Amino acid sequence: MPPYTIVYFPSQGRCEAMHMLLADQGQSWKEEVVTIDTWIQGLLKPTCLYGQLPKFEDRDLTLYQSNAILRHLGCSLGLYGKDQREAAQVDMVNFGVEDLRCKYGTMIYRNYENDKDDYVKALPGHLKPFETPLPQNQGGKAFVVGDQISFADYNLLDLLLIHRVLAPDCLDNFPLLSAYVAHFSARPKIKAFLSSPEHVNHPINGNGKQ
Ligand code: GTB
Repeated sequence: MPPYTIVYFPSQGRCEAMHMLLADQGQSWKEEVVTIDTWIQGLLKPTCLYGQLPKFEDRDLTLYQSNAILRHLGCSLGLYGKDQREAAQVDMVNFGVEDLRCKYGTMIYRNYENDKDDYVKALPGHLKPFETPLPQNQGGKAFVVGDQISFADYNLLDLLLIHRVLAPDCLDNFPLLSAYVAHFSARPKIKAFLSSPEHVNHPINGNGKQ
């Protein structure tokens, strides 16, 4: 039995970064898919700490909140910087990813048709902070903090990949971020995951918008 169980809707959403992390780290996990029909029956929601998914189990530890799950995996699998200073920087990047993910989610789920164009216009300003640290880290050939991979890298990679689906040329003026995505996506286990049916056939968002 794999030690990890992920309970979530049939979309990539808030779980794709953890899927990439686990796949890249050679971990296995069990997936429990909750359909929208099951969710709206209402029995599961009150059992979830914040009334939402994902739910994550690591043996007898149950967690909610996707970023707590990523951080837990970061701590347990050695993906949280080499020291406390780097851990703080990993957190900083991860919170930055969360801020943009929330803006993206609002646009996708609230008013995609009206808001998409303005969102894409404002995107360069939101992507710039992720490019800024890369020159210190081998110009996109390494990781977002220091010289070792962290949970924030997987979250950032997922964020950049979903934005490239939304706006295919959004990274064109960010050479370091483009190199980062290319280099990261070429890691053998990430490459295999990104071309797997589990990823390819899984809609990015629950409402079909992307
Ligand atoms: N801060 C939390 C985290 O990071 O884990 C946010 C979790 C969250 O927003 N969960 C959403 C949820 O449980 C799913 S992600 N929504 C149900 C509810 O609140 O009752 C977004 C999402 C929405 C809808 C679908 N869908 O219809 O398939 C999939 C994903």
